[in-house]
Amino acid sequence: MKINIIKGDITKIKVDIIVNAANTSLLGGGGVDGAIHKRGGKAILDECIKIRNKQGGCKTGEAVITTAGLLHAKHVIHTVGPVWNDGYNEEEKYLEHCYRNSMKLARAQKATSITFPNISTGIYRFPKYKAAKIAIHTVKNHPYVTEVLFLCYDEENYRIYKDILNENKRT
Ligand code: AR6
Repeated sequence: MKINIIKGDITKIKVDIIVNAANTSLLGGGGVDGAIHKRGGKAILDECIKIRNKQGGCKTGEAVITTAGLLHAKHVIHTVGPVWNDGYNEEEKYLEHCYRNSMKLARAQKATSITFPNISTGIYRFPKYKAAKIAIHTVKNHPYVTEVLFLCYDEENYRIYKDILNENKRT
């Protein structure tokens, strides 16, 4: 598997699957969620509303899939990261589920490339180093999806991912 890191804006990437850090309502919000809905257009929200009407939103750690609308991708996978409280509310387990369930959905689509934002590390305040460790560990060696791109928006996350991947290369 190829794991790459880029610093930039996830809405500008050309890839099979773009993952969104959504909330349980699936109705959009700020951060990367806001950017994806804004650039992807109304088709994404329309499908989110349909899913919401059918199953009542999306639980923390779970993931759903929609069209990518106007984005340069085949689909958007919306996953809901945990809000970080004190670390004693199974936040790490839920974050791992986000990455695992997104990879599962991507595999079901026979997608070969997927790009993740740094789920939960913005508005939801998950510690960045811990989150990056979980992200890399969970996606590694997943069958079928051969290319994973971690899209870091801020410099701190970018450096953390670079350090962890370099560390992994050495060991
Ligand atoms: N491209 C890539 N990454 C981005 C972009 C972008 N355009 N914009 C922000 N990020 P956040 P969360 C990074 O807050 O913590 C929303 O309101 C950002 O720097 O978007 O999971 C949802 O509706 C950070 O590293 O998501 C939820 O209510 C990462 O994306 C809530 O925020 C995640 O930050 C979810 O919070």
